Amino acid sequence: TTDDDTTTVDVIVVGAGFSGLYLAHRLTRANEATGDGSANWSFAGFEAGPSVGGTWFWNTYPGARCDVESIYYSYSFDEQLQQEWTWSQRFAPQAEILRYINHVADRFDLRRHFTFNTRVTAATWNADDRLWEVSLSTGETRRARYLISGAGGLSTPKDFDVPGLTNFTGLRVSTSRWNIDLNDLTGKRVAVIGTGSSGVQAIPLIAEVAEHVTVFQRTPNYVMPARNSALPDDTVDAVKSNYAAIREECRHSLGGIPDYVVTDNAFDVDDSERARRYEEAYERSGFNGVGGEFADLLLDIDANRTASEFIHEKIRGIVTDAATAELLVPKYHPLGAKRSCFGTDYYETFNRPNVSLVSLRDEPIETMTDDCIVTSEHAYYADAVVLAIGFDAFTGPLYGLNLTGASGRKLQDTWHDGVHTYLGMMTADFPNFFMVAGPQSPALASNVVMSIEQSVDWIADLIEHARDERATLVQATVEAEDDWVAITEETVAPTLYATTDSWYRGSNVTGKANTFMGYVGGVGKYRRMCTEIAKRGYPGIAFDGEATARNL
Ligand code: NA7
Repeated sequence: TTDDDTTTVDVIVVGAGFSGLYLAHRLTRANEATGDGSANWSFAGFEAGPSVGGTWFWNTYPGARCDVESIYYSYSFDEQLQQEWTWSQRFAPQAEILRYINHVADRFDLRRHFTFNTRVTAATWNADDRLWEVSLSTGETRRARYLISGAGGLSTPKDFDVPGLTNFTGLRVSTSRWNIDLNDLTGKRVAVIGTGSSGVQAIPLIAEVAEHVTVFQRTPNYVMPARNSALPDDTVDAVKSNYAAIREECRHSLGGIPDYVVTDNAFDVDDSERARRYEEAYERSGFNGVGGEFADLLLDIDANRTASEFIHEKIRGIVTDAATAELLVPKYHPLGAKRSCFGTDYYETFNRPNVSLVSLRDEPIETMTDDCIVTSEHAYYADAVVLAIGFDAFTGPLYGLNLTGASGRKLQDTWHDGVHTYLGMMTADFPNFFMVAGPQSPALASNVVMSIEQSVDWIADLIEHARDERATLVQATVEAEDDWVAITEETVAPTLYATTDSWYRGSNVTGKANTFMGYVGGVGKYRRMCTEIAKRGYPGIAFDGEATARNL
């Protein structure tokens, strides 16, 4: 690029969430920190929202918090940052996570790299100039050698596919674009549709202010107690005095949090020992709770049943109305094979006199009127409808970029029959395009901030390598991509994820191809593979347009 060309930059990044902010830092800091210019990229970020935060900017619904512990769900790249920032709770609420992201943006002076309120609406590969031509919602265009998506995995809300929704004239709000105050629901009859993580977090708080809450549940989920609490000073001190080592442990773990190592299987112990272990795990909670108590719980349906039934009994023990309890018992999928939920007083909420439950499997919604949800059995009057129906995960945000690749095809057409990527970060036919922690990376089964850091570092190293080699084109080969898809499929095949419908495999969106959108072999193993590939000079990636992988 030339100095007087302000519309062309080395790197354009989409999104100013955890991914885009760290990318901005990683690709610009060495210039200032070392003065050697080794990472001196010209860089432009575009963010659709008015400020930083991404998913944590938009999801402001009551009760929103991360269910990965904050001491892990935070950046590890800067020792001083992690020493100086103190989390107030085990699971920080959304507002605190957003404060943290703002703190990081200010601390490292990252906002200046981004243009806000500006969406990337399309991007087309220009093979002659080896640049991405990027269209913006402002009507302007920009050009970049590299285009990197930090658009996230759970950022595009699923279409509001509820029959008759547009007939409803009362208050309508979705958890993922929450734009009201909880008090706006005070004294109202509220219908909540959806009982995934978002609904599970929001419902107990809505029930505290609403006159009545009717929960419309399609698939009951396993909700374990979050056991959130204030973080005591001595815990914070212990973590901080050992933070570097804890982070290193997370980097080499299965899920980006310290491993809870279990080697025995559910039937290796007798019934009473198993029950004791599950009780202990239930107290511990989190992703290393009941679902992680035995090594074969995600591999063997009979083993899993012992854990699933343990939770069923907990639900029956909490919910006093037997019929309601039975509707809440998750019987359509094994524990952990869909994303587990962690709640605070979730099942207890159904004991309130102002909360009732409707099972959409027994009485589907047929339509809505101006003030009523009409199922096959009843009409439920409501002043407000809260949609907590989830996201068009991973591919939604990527397809929203309207990418046109080297062959002139759109990404959504290239992936029509299934997602295919190399390492979840690149895809053949889309040269010089990268996805931070994209589909088929470990992102969905991990502490995603840790996955994002690994992905950003690997992509940055790769384009630095390309620059060192004077290459202007970086492209995954079809062979490398096929191999990676096969690896992700072989890894997931023996698990219960493979046989369970979930957003993990696109089943929540009508017409979406069925691909498992993660690599479940573990964060540590994936990191080692990626590092090894870099060390070997990037086999599977063609530089400067070489047609096949370099066999180094
Ligand atoms: P989820 O987990 O996808 O949950 C969405 C919920 O909404 C789930 O209970 C769905 O039932 C239900 N749903 C979806 N569409 C409809 C329609 N059309 N009618 C009725 N019910 C519907 O999204 P969340 O936002 O809660 O959580 C997403 C992730 O964020 C979560 O996994 C964490 O990683 C953080 P279904 O199960 O499809 O029958």
